[in-house]
Amino acid sequence: TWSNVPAGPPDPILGVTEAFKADKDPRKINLGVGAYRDENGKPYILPSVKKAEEIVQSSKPDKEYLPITGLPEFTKNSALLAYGAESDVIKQGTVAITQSISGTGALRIGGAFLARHYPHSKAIYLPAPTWGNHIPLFGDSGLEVRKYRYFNKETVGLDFEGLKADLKAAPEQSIVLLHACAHNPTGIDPTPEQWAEISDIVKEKKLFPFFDMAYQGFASGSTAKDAFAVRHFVSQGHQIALAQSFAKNMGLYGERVGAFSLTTADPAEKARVDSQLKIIIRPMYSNPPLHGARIANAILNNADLYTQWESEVKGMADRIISMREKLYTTLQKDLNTPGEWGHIKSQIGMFSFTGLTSPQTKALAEKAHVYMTADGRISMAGLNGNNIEYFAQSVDAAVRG
Ligand code: PLP
Ligand code: TYF
Repeated sequence: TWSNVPAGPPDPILGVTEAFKADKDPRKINLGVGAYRDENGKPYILPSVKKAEEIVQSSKPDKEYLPITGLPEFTKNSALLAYGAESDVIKQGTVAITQSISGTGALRIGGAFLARHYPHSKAIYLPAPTWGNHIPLFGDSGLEVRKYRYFNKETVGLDFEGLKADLKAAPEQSIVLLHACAHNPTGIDPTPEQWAEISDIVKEKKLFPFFDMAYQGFASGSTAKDAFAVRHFVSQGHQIALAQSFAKNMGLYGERVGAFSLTTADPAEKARVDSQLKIIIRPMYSNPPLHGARIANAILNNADLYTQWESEVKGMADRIISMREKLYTTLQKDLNTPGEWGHIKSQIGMFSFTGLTSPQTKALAEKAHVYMTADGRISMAGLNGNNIEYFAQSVDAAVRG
């Protein structure tokens, strides 16, 4: 029956983990997948999450199905976290929102909703480069994937002129995907002034902005600061789509906690949109899982735990920043590694786009047991005081060839 099914390639990101697991060398380092690790290289369960879990368990919750759009308290608090309590869309109750299977599921519901109901275009513009999964995800949702320039290889920075030119050249009312903060894979975000300019172009061209916010809190250490772009667009009168993930900022990766929302014109429109979100979700997976949403809600709903959580997010962000400093200093100053490494310090969020070439990443895996994606992206959280020297020396050797 399946003799015509061809073998597919491994996932470019998750395939790295498989190669890492198969390597038996004790010095091996996995900088592939973007998952936070503590200073001992171990997965990190946030203390606030542990407390939240105790609160959930002590209430002896049942295992009934959630509504199609998830735990209502959780989605309400998730919207507050993203849009802010001061936002008009929150005050006026015009945010249509559903719980989702983490950020990926939120993007997929959004893709399906736009493919079915956005009347103006099927084209979605993604930054080049972008998170690899965006491309098949939106294609499989029934949208037509296109690109806008984002990364400038020469400056190892934002190609702001290219970005503006490409958005201006896009057909009116196209959909544009924007990484809300901590762009994956480049670690390069627009400045607030640049965001304001992007917002103006989006308005002028009547583009539809779809924000992917997978790292709220991870870029700056502050969830409010990291929501700047989303809140600015909303304050400028844009209607937006938003995918939220709690995988990284609460460390709830495998619990699959997220939300998808659309801002709407008025409460009646919101109610119609809500009804269509349910119609999309019901035949996909019926209703979302319980446990993670309860944990996230227990944090978002409790002032003390919320404060504790924010400081733990900042702790993760700060540890990554200290690894950036250390890696930069070791490569640039101590080892004098050929090239300019300042971008490692200036990039933000989970990743650094090192500029290492595909052959260099291959050599690093084969000779040094150091694993990263072929585009030279490293997950900064995989570095720690025990392995960073070895990593820097391995990079130095790979660059010198
Ligand atoms: N969007 C971006 C840009 C990401 O980097 C990720 C995860 O790495 C996601 C979305 C979704 O992740 P998850 O489905 O685990 O929330
Ligand atoms: O490292 C990255 O960019 C992501 C991480 O279900 C990831 O691809 C891994 C598994 C998953 C979603 C995201």
